[in-house]
Amino acid sequence: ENLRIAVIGTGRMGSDHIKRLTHTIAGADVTGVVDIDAGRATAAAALAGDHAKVWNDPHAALASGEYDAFVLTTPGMLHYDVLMDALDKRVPIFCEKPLTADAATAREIVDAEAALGQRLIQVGFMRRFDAGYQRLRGWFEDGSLGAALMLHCRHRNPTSPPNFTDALMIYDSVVHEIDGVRYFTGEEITEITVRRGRASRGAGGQLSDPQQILMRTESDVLVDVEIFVNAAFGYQVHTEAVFEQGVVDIGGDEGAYVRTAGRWGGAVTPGFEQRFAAAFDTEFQGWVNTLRAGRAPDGPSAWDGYAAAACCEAGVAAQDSGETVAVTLGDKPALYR
Ligand code: ISE
Repeated sequence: ENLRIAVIGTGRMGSDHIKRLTHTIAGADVTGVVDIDAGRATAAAALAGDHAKVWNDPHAALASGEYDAFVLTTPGMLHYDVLMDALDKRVPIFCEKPLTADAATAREIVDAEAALGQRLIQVGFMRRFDAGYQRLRGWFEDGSLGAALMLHCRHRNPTSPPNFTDALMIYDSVVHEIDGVRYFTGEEITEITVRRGRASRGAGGQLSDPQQILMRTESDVLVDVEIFVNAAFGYQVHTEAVFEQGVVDIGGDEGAYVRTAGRWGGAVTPGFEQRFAAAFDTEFQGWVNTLRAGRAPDGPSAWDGYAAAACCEAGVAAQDSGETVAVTLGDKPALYR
């Protein structure tokens, strides 16, 4: 039996995931779509081959009993109520990042799920499913290059969405490096500092872009992130890890190296959908397989979503104050250990 999935929120990510679940992922059907915008919902249902029932209220879809699992791709500030309802109904839900809008509500989600004693939420940190990310993690795990000392990360978007803010550069973009650091090192982040410098004129005057985000982990691994959301040339996520006995690099230029018309070069991915397409596919196929096998989701958890939210909050405080801000998480429930 294929998993019957309803996708809540049919914007950019929702539509991308509907297409993925419909055409690429085995064992799942999108049989429901939910959006407050009726036109968008109807268009999204067509992406699912018109097998999907259209809803405008996520809570009605959750209460219907017609779905085995949900995918939540509304803007982050709308996640909390839907997640709480899904926990209440004990249905598995894949939640695109961020888990919720802030650390306090994310902590409430963690505590509610922990109280059930059962994992139902998986958070969409897709980079953990990127082949390069997984390979780099291998060196952290096997210790063959000695201890990890530093991580240098670059995260470049061609342009930022309208109304993007300095805070969103952290909440929406650097959140991936925050999760990446936690994934690679298996440690929590303990402090964050933010440096602003000369702003690119391409950032339209409202953003201090690029910025440097400096972090430290529990074992004192130092991390620096260049976040540059109006880098113009294309999309790039590059990570270099420095170990005692070597340096490992992922996310460099990939694909065909072409010589033509007296020049050499290759193509840069235009956006994260292309750069992480394979990661998204792996992430969703794994999630579907796990649920179909009757197991609890084992990808990034509500705790990972909460820890990232706490780091983002510290990051924005660091941005505002210019000071180094400590991250405090509190107790980690046994469910996530
Ligand atoms: C976006 O929301 C993402 O999640 C992308 O992975 C990231 O590169 C981008 O900066 C964000 O705006």
